[in-house]
Amino acid sequence: MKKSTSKAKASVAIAALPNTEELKNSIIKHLHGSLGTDVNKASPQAWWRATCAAVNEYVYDGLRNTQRTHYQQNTRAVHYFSLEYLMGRLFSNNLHNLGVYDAAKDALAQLGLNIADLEDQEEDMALGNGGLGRLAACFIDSMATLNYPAIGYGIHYEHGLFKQEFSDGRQIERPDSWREYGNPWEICRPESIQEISVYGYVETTYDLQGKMKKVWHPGRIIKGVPWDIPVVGYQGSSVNVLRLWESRASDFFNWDVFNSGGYIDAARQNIEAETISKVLYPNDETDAGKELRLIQQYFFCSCSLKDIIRRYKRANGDDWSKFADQVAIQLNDTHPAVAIPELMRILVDRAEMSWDDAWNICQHVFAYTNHTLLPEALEKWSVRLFEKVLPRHLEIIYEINRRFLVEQVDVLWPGDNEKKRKLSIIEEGHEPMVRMGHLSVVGSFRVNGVAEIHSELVKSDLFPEMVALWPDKFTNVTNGVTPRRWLKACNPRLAKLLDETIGDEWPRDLKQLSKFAAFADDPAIQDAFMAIKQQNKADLATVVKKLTNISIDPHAIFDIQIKRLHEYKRQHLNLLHILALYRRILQNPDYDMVPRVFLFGAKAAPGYKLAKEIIYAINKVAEKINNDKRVKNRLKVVFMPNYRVTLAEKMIPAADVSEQISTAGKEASGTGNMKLALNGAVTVGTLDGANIEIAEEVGPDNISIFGLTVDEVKALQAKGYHSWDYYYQDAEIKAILDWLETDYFTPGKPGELSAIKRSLLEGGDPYLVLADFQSYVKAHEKVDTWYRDQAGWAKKAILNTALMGKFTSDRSIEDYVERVWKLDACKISQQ
Ligand code: H2P
Repeated sequence: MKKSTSKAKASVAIAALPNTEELKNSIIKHLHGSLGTDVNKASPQAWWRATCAAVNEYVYDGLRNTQRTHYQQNTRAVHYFSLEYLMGRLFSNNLHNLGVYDAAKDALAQLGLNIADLEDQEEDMALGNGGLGRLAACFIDSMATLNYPAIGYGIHYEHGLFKQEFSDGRQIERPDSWREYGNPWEICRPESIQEISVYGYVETTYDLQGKMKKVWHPGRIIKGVPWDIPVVGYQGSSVNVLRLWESRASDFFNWDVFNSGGYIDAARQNIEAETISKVLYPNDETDAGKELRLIQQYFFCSCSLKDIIRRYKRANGDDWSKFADQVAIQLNDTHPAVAIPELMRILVDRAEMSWDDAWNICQHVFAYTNHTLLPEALEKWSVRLFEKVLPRHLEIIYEINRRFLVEQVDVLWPGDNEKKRKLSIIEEGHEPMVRMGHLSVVGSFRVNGVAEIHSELVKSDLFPEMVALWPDKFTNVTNGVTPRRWLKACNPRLAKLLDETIGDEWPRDLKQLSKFAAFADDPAIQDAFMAIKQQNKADLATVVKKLTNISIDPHAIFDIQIKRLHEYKRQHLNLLHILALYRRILQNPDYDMVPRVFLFGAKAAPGYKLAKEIIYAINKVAEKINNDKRVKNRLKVVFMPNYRVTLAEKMIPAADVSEQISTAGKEASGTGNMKLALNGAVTVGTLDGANIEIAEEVGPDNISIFGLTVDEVKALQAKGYHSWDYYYQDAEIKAILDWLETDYFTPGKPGELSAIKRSLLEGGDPYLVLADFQSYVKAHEKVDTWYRDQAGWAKKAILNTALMGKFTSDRSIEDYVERVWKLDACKISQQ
């Protein structure tokens, strides 16, 4: 378990990369040989697939070299357990990371094809909800780039996050079938199938020596089929794997039923088994399919642990003593926490290890990342459900808890039952619950939050007693984003300008961007930077027109809020500000403001009513404003349908203003805030999550901060917050909220938009929208003033890009390596 002190050096896993001619030949070869079609009749889909196949020749070469090197060197590896991976498209990402994007572009051009048209053939791989899943995708990119032996584990959902459409402004969910006709980037590995068990009962038996043994007789066996997606590091450094499990009925089980004449039963069980990997659960769908969700979690954790153990045993035989030296497992939120009792079960019941030895291994293997303080997101499963689905695991959790309470809690706080109640992994009450957050902390050797302030709040507000028990367990790793996808690939114009001014090492060493700061006052660079922004905005305007039929002026300020729809993220605060501007314009036809286009992108969890009402309200207000001649184009509002990674890649390079307006203390970190600033947007933000660190990096002149701080929020809530006061005392707030209740935006249907007002007044405004409103309006007035000075704005935008070096996910991964995983980078050798 050594830790390398030097930065991971670039190495190239792939022996030889193709030139244009070779790629062209390979594409044609695959068009004929893999797709069975011909140049004269091939569809764009076939061309895309043939190009993927050509690229895969090199990807697979890197994959073989990486896996062989890791095996030969018997490296310690990290295993990232995540229920979500929001990968987006892989085509241009893989081409860029291999360093053959231009060659492919030229090869395709010679074949009469436009690379952008081919890129559009790919469905997004949307196996995630938002930031948490996208973070996992950035992390596996960085781990491969930095040559860390790493495997991502997750679920091969048949349907990713739903596709969003609008019908009369309301969100409609449609199924996402991202791999209906297969996906060229994944490889099925039937040779590594795992079988897992659920349901059934536990029998207590005794051997001849009278030693007790627990035997779990499962009620159902399910097969996990692994699909591997190669993860290409930048410049082909390492090619790691993302291994996603698909559930199927176990052959053994089905044949049994089938042979006894139960064809229908067999078919039904097939369907039930396959349901496990059918759909990704949208966030906040808390009541939907609890049992299925727990089974999903267990299914992928158990398959992955068995896979890790198989690999470990191949190298080390039955000697478990090096397991914790070789294996680190990062739990991405509490979703995979059931891996802790599962590893205990394998070690104690199957490997017949003593409890203490087994627990010692567990406590050196698992680390847990907390991504939110919101109570509804801290998972709890009813004891009843656990007992039904995983009876043996429940017993193990009870024993973990018993020892924890006796050996830790009672030692520090003797006889303090209140402490025990608070810290117990089992929450008492009418319906006893298993607290997965507690289990994660108790079972892990490290716990981290995802931004400085969030990690502090994890310690002070969420787990203060756990900190008293284990002060060294808690740490911070501020999130980051991969600059390969989020600048180089999505903003090629800016990437080129950077290459020309500061050299081309920044995608691998983002701190290099700080050299760009020296050009912030240079008129030529300012012009070039602003011209690029203008072109990106014109491109986005074309996309907007195509998707929504709304025309927007690329000379207006593009003000963008893109993220999951949630009350704490406060898209409705943005809406209230838009309404305030609209009202000011109507009251004063000469109201002087720089024209602004407000763009939104967000999906609402299907069961989250208010979130859906907010979408509806934004769409209705947009309709009115966009068609009101009196506005004279000073305002436009666009809600982009079906927000996803691919759309983010088009919106982010075109943003002038980045909306990061969560209630202080609620947004753990944010990563969209990093992507937007990296692409030269000025943030309007609260002192929340990583906004605080962004403000530290870019300085107060280059960010517009507003609103209550975390401490002020706490103080206000302690004193008693009364949103009605703001309503009665602020004429503008009152007018806007009342306006929403009329039929002004929904002719003939008054009250259709009143849900927002209700939640802000009768509902008590839990996220302090009204308290922050005026301060938010002022933050925007500042932006308006700043933008009028174009050179001044260019300077701010340039400095935002230049000073974002800290927020590369490469830095996050180096922090994990140093503070948590203690891994060595491994240079890949070619055969
Ligand atoms: C969450 C947090 C974000 C954080 C992200 C990654 C759960 O993402 O809320 O603040 O940046 O994890 O750590 P999101 O809300 O985007 O789904």
